Amino acid sequence: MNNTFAKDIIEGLTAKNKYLSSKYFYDDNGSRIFQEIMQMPEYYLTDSEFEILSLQAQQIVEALEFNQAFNIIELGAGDGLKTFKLLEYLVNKDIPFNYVPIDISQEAITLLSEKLKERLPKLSLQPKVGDYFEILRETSEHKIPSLLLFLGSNIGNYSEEKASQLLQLFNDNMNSNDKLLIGLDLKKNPITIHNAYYDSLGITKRFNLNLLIRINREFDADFKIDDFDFYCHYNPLNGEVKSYIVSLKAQTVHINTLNTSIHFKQNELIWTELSKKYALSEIELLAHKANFSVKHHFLDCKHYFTDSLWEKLA
Ligand code: AVJ
Repeated sequence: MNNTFAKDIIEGLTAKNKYLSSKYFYDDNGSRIFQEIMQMPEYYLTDSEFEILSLQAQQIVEALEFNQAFNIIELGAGDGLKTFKLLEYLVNKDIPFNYVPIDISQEAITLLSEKLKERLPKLSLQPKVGDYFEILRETSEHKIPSLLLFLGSNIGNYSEEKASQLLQLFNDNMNSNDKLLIGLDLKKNPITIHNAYYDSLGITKRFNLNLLIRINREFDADFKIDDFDFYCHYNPLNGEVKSYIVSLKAQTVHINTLNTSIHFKQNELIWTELSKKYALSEIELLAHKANFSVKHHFLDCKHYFTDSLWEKLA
C-alpha cells in the first residue's frame, strides 16, 4: 500500500470540490486502458506525434547540432514505442547514441526493452526504472550531450504553475548544450478536441472509473461503479479539457483501510484530470518562464500537435 496515494485520496475526497489526481490512473489496468485510448481514431494525439517523428526525424536530429555521440533520455517512456521512428532513423544512419528510457513502471520498461531488442538489435539501450530527477542528476554528470524527451502531451496534465516548476527542474538538471524535445497538444477546432476525450465507445469513461476500482481494491472501499458516470468539458478560451467522475445519486462510500466515509450528493463531481491545449505563442511563454528558448516547433501536417525543441537560455 502506498502512503502518498492514501493521503491524496483523503485530501481530495474531503475537499469542498472533490478531486483525485490523474497520475493515479496508471495502475496495470489503467495503463492497458490507456493503450486502448491511443488506438482510438478520435484520439488524434498519438497519430499526430507518430507522424512528426516518422516524417521529420532527420530535421529533428539536424537541429540538435550535436557533433559527437549523445544520450537520448526519455522521461516517462512507457511501453508505447512512441519514440521508435526516431530511434530507427538514428540506428539506420549509424549515428552513435545511447537510448535511456525512464519510467516508474518496471513492467512498462521490461516490455519496451524486449520490443526494442527485437526490432532494433543494434540499439545501445540503458533502461532505468525510477524517479526522473535522480536519474537526470546522474546523467548530467556525463560528458556527452543529452536530448531529453518529454513526449505525448504529458505536460498537459500539469497546472500552469506545476508545469513551470517541472520544466525549471528539467532545466536545472541539464548541461548548457543539452536539448529538450517536448510534445504539446495544440488548440484546434473544439469539436475535434471534445471527441478525443468524450469518445463514443466510453473507453475514456472506463479509464476514469478504473480509478474507483483501484481504490476499492487497494483500500478496501465500496464504490459502486454503476452509480458513477463520466463527464468532460473542453473550454476553447483557456485550452483546458477537464475530466470528472459524476455521482449519479446521493450515496456514502466507505474506504475501510483509511477509516473514512465519503458522502456524495447527487451529481456531485470528482475532478480527475486536466489536459491542457496550447497556442504556439503560449508555448514560447512557457519555455521562457523555465529558462528555455524554442529552437523549432515540429508540427504534423494537420497542425494538431507539436514536438518542440527547446534549448537552455545562456
Ligand atoms: C497521457 C496525459 C497525454 O491528457 O491526453 C487520454 C491522458 N486522458 N484520455 C491526455 C488521457 C484521457 C493523456 N496524457
